[in-house]
Amino acid sequence: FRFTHAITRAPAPSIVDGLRAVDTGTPDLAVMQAHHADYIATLRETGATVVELPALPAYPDSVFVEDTALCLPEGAVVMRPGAPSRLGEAAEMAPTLRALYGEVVAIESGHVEGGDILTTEREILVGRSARTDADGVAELARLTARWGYAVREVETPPGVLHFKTDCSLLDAETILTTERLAASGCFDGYKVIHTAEGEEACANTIRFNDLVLMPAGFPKTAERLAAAGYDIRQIGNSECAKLDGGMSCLSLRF
Ligand code: CIR
Repeated sequence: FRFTHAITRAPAPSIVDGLRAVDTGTPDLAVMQAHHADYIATLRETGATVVELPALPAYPDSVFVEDTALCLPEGAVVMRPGAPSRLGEAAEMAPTLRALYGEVVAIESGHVEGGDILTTEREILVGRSARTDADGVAELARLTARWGYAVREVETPPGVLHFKTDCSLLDAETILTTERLAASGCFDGYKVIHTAEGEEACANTIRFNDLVLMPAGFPKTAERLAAAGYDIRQIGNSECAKLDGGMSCLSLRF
């Protein structure tokens, strides 16, 4: 599958107030902007069109656009984030989706954040988490059934923000995952590559066309991916990491 588009949003100065599970320091806006520019340039290098939306200072976490929607080839689903401070971000994304897609539907009951959804060629996996509940998953299943998708509910490990914090799709059959997530058996039937011990924080990686974008600073996992034949780009992620964000969170891709 080749992506033709990505949507991103510039980080706002309010990023210093972004949500985080553990406070490991205040993110530096200028450094985050430099990393974000590198991320966008790398997506563009693959030939895709990248839509860059302006910063939304009212929403400190709005740089993490992935949580606002699910973009499928057939249409888009606007999410309903479970974090109260992020709920309004979904409505901010809807007009951009309507301009790019023929069909846009929305979750209207329960909660789902895009970070909990992993779409493979055969199914949509959704992790229940502190942000994604049973009602939201049921609504997502109902909304995507019209396009022929099967939704499978799985569990995000306790203490992990999103399902995709711990995994990413590398190609049609291959998933990069932490051992703690794979241990649940949710990827049985797929080919699995584990993150190296102590490098769990790089599981949130993305395959975008011919490239794999991974956060910088995880040499053992980078070596595993290179050995498996992937063309890796390491992108600085120190500032987003302070807010539990990684490579997938920063874009919607379709
Ligand atoms: C949050 O807690 O919502 C943000 N600080 C991080 C969101 C990361 N998004 C993602 O993994 N898809």
